[in-house]
Amino acid sequence: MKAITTIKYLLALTLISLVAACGSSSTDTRILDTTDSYTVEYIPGATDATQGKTSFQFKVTDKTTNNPITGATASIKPVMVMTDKTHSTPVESVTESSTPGTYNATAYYLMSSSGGVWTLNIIINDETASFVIDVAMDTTAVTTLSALISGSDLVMGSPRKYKLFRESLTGSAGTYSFNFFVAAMETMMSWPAIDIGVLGITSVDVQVSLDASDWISYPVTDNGSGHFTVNDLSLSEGIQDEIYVKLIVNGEVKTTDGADPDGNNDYTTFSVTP
Ligand SMILES: [Cu+2]
Repeated sequence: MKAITTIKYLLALTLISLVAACGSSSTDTRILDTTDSYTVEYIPGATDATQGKTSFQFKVTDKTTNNPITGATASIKPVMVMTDKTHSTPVESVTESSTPGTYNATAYYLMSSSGGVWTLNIIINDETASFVIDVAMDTTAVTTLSALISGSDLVMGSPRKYKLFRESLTGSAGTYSFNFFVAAMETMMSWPAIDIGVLGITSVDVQVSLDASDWISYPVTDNGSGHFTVNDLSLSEGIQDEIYVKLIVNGEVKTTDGADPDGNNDYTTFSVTP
């Protein structure tokens, strides 16, 4: 028995060092909050919470027994309080991971914490745990977030905002794939992914170009729920380049300034370095 215990102990140590070795480079720390029934732990992802797409996990355990809570109905609602307004941000539906009680979540942060305070609400079976999250500014040359607006489609008197988020750029020379996510403002507190049937949307046409002139050579795949992919981009490894994205919703070209499209304002730009 003693030998087995020792082996288990050594195994545990090995696992811990393995996790430490290939674990995240994030400097964000795990934090805890409790609800009436649960203890909820925020587990940072591989990168710190940053303006743009931020994936992380959270762990839910029974407050009394410490048993993991599986099969929960879970969602997230980040809220930013600023001096002049309070708003939320686009999110993905929460999914359960293969680790009991641990759930996967993604927020697409519209802003860093420089202009206010972000509180991440995690709702589990109608109980809410809250975490103050420090969302870092994006200081890289890589565009994580860009925007287009609609001059004719107004929300509370202002042009509806469409936010485009970089998800990933993968592949190798000549055949890079760019993945991005598009959400739109419904209200300050609701930012659904653009999709047919959402916000009165009946058609979505997303186009990509590498020269802001040829919009047909790189067809875009609509993966649903606001996710888009464009393949076989002829980019060069280590060389900064621009991917231009045009967004046409219900037949209307969205523009950078809300004015009618004039050939310069009718697309947004993602700077990338493969
Ligand atoms: Cu804000």
